[in-house]
Amino acid sequence: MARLSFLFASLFVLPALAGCITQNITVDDENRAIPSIGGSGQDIGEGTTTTVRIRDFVYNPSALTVRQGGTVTWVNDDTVPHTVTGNGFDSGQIAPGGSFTFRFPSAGTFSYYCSIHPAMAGTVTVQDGLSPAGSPSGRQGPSGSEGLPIIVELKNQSFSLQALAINEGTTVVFDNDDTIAHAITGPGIVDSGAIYPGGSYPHTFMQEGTYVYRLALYPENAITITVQRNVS
Ligand SMILES: [Cu+2]
Repeated sequence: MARLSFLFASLFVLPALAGCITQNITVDDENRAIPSIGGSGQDIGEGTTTTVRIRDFVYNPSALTVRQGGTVTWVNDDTVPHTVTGNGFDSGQIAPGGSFTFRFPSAGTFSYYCSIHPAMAGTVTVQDGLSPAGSPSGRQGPSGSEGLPIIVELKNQSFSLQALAINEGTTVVFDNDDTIAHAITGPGIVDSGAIYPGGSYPHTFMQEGTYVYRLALYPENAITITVQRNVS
């Protein structure tokens, strides 16, 4: 059924891309939700360290929240080397039994992955020192506790954010600022249908978890949305 609706959307999207696409487009099971382990996150004060353990090709927890200035240590409990590779930090290969520590000096949402096994992904959300847990902490780390929708732009055949942490009940609006139509596939959305240039697609996230969404025609371009339980 998901594939049928994807094909249906493709009928609308493909004419806008005539001449640009020569590859076969497949949407596979990677679009399923990735269960979030410890998904509600942990608040860590400045000067403290939290540990992420890597085992069976999974970062555990895969999503966590630290205070600005907090330190995260990744420990490789697996039998093969892994990396922790993000924007501004890269562990290089962490041998089995080894570890990597990084201090996050500024607020934002930092996604990372393993450069050896790119399917492995995680997110560190760093809250500024002034914000209560779950409140907005800058453009890179928006959160929906105020009930405002979060805007994610689609442009240059990609998402304007690669990772986003929000509270349950938050609406994310995907705005197509690109010159071509896009469709988004993934759990809960499954298939947005064609979103034309200038158009938008809203989705409200009610369920705690970690979700990966992809552009149907550019499945290598993804956004990871971590939905945290409201803590008040
Ligand atoms: Cu790896």
